[in-house]
Amino acid sequence: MAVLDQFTSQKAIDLENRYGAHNYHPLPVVLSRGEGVYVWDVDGKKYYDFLSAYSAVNQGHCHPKIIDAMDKQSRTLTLTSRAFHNDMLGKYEKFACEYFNFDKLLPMNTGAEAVETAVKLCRKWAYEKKGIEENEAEIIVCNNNFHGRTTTIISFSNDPVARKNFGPYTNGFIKIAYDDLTELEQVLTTNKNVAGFLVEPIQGEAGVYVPSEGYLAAAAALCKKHNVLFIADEVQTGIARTGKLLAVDHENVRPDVLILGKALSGGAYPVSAVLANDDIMGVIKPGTHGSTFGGNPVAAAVAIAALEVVKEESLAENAERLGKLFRSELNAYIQTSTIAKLVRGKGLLNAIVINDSEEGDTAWNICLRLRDNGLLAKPTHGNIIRFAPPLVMNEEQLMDCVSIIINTLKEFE
Ligand code: IF1
Repeated sequence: MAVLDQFTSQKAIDLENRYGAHNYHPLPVVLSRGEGVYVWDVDGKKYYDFLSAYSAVNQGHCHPKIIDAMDKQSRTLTLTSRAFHNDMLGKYEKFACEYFNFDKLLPMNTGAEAVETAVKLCRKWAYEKKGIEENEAEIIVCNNNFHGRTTTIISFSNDPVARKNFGPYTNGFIKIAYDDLTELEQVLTTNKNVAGFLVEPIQGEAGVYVPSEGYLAAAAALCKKHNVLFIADEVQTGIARTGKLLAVDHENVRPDVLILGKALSGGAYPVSAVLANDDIMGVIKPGTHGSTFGGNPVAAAVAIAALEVVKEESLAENAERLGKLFRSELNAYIQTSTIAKLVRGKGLLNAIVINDSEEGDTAWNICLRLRDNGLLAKPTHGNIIRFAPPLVMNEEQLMDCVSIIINTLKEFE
């Protein structure tokens, strides 16, 4: 390639700064290629990806099977809208319903859209099936939740940065503490208008906060007792990330409404979905909800391939095994560390807490040094670093990453 054609990192960053809205503060690295667990920057430097696009790339970058499916379908038929049928949607819906064991699937594109869909579905069910008086339905959510960026979703966030000056907010949500069954039971017992409980099985954005063992099963049982829908947002935790196909599988919980996104496409294309059984999904009638792109043939082909890869390559089992190894290796180091306080997580969704305040910049500086040492991760909440590599990683690669992480931490002791 001629020198003039080379696109330097600084030039790429300058262009984004000049022409892009400043809604992110990315780590300064400019990526131009990905394969499996690796990404490369514009200068050809190779990195382990320890974010996986926030768990969208569980199947690894540019998985050949997923890319082939996308390529083939994109040369055949890309979009019909739902005004007409296409020959892929039904196949995908059958495949995914059998895969996750639900009666019906409603296809959308982004995670936030799927969460919005679940909220609408829950409210409609409340009025038409449960018998709550119109406009009175309440949905219970948890403090420090992250479910996306729409106006309704930020209405029930308690992150000041995500909310400020975006009001007025949508009503109809009750916030309770996460991992607190007493408060959940109290609201369920005292409020007759509760329609649903929307929860992340592990709180990702909050800092990979894993609830107490038994919490999800007990919460689901309480919801059942009070005829309230248990709605699991598995956009981040689903599709093998935590060592099971779904994070609720660790407690053998079957949500009434399941929300999926991100790795449902292996990161190749925006694909999200809401799954539920007929008694719930039946309230959705023509005209009540939809999307131009939701359920398009490319999305359908990509999602089938992405889900097949998860089973063919035993990604859940791999995440479970490597996750245990990762935590035990880091725990052993942390015993003697002054810079890292603890490691927590499930499967390959993990985080370490850095010995610094939330306002401190140590975690950011560690991530910059990790980058220099060939591994990409990003801080969350100032002093927490999330570690979520693609699930196609092998043990040798993981041990290589463990030593990069430990050697980098040592530079900060
Ligand atoms: C960003 C976090 C991850 C999600 C859950 C719905 C959505 C998300 C549980 C919405 C999205 C993202 C989006 C991303 C950062 C990110 C994130 F740090 F905020 F928490 F993954 F860890 N439910 N999560 O985690 O999905 O509409 O984005 O497709 O940059 O905002 P989306």
